[in-house]
Amino acid sequence: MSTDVDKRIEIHVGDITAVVCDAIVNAANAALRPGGGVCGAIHRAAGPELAEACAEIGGCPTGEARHTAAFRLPARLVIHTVGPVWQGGDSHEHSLLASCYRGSLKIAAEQGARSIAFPAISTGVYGFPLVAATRVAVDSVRRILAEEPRLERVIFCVFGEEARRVYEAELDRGGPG
Ligand code: AR6
Repeated sequence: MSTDVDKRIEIHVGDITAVVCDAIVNAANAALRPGGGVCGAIHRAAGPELAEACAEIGGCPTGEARHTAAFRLPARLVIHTVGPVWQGGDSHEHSLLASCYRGSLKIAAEQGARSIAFPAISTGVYGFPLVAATRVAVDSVRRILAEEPRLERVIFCVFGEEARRVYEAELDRGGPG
């Protein structure tokens, strides 16, 4: 499964706000307010209309996703998903993180997005260990791509060379079959 699917997966190092694709994913907070990290960067680049659109939605539970327009970003859509805060690993963090990836990809497919860029959700302020989070990200994306032909390109947009190496190692490891 993973060989064909992996042809649709890319790693990009840099700022997600500059990635040209149909949808970019925001590692949001449950209030959908502009925060720091990648969320702050996305809100700054999109302009104040993004915070207004998020305020209209009103919030999003952990593990779920919502979407808005992308305003001044090159993307067409922003998909806001709320990753889990790391609490040691026994508080459903892995399944909640997998649910973020699944929910975001479901919205992308429903909205006709053929390409989507993800940051490393939960691995900054929320403290999810990068290697474990990368395994969840790659596994979840591979599973969905195998059953969702409308999604042509998934970009893992990471910050820095260390994260790139972690993603490359996980993709090299191969999938569940
Ligand atoms: N482009 C791509 N990746 C980035 C960028 C960027 N411009 N900036 C940071 N990263 P974080 P979280 C990476 O903290 O852990 C916010 O305040 C960063 O290196 O942005 O899900 C929200 O409002 C890290 O690997 O998200 C929430 O309150 C990854 O993005 C909270 O933080 C995620 O780091 C969410 O925390």
